[in-house]
Amino acid sequence: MSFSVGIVGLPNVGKSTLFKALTKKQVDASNYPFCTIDPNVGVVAVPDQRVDQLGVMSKSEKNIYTTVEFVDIAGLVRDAHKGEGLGNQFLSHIREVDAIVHLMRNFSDPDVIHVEGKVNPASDQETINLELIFADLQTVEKRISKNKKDLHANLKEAKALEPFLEKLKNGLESGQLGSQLISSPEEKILAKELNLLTIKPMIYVLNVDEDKISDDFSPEGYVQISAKIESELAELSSQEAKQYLAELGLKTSGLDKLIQKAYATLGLITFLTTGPKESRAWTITLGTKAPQAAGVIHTDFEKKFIKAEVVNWQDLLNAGSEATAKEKGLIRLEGKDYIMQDGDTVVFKVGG
Ligand SMILES: Nc1nc2c(ncn2[C@@H]2O[C@H](COP(=O)(O)OP(=O)(O)OP(=O)(O)O)[C@@H](O)[C@H]2O)c(=O)[nH]1
Ligand SMILES: [Mg+2]
Repeated sequence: MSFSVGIVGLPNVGKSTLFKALTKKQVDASNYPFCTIDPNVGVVAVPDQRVDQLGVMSKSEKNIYTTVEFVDIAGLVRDAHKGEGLGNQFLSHIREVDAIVHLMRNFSDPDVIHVEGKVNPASDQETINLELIFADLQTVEKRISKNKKDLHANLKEAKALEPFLEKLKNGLESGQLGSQLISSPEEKILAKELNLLTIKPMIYVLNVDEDKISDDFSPEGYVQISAKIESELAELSSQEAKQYLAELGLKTSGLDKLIQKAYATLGLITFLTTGPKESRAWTITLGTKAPQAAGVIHTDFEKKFIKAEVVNWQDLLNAGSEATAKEKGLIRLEGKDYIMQDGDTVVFKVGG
């Protein structure tokens, strides 16, 4: 399971700079056929030192990471929904993404024009959110007129949908995000079917000056990155990148911070498999049970699931090998009701 993220923001806030930096070291195209379909879509391997370390322990032929797909679209300006700037048709490219990264400019460079005249992340945030709301309003209004026809045809579903569409329309018109208007799991499913943008988890990111960057979140709780530093990091080997980060007084790269935030926002965790052939990370949602996790590796495995041998990756690494971990009694046998934990290293036992 890979997840996808669309980057939105005003023009010139650094979206493409960040996108290019993040996707520079694109993962092997043979593993991920959707890798280079579109220059604005890039697949990025999720850095995971657990995979690296398990790979060394198991002398794996290769390490395979989970991936995130980033989609870069043109900047939105105030009144994009009325056709200002490049309009808002590019938003259709991110209708299917799992989360939205909302990039705001907080770097001062006077050589880079700010479309609204001055650096003001709070105002930019409002402008962009309004444009996303207007785009959703267009979607909802279209659906309402289609629904009117269905009502005439006496379709049962149309009747059920009507009050929800009206609620969405009114809420969006008053400036609320779709995510604020959903009050039941059923409504969530309906809203998802509409592919609304403002129901998606939104990750706010500040593009800050290189000399103001820090590992911490901003006072508002936003991720802070420097697109400029990310593009410099992209040119370096991983060893050099580590060194450069240390010189800047940083522990993590912007990519790492973004991915951590995205995992937390989307409720995702990672489990691992390791052996001489490969060490590999797999992404699942929080609360996934062992058979469904097995199904992520191979669809058949879910049905044929018998049990799982589970050990925390660090415990396995400390033991030095699967055999030693077994001797020490560190490997647990778990059944079909086991809820997977982040960092579990697993061997699934499946029937024929
Ligand atoms: N000083 C500085 N300049 C940056 C930074 N990020 C981007 N820029 C510059 O800002 C300009 C616009 O950057 P882009 O990445 O193209 O911006 P964008 O958000 O993709 O813009 P649109 O595609 O027009 O929406 C370029 O000249 C970049 O070099 C940064 O972190 N610091
Ligand atoms: Mg761009």
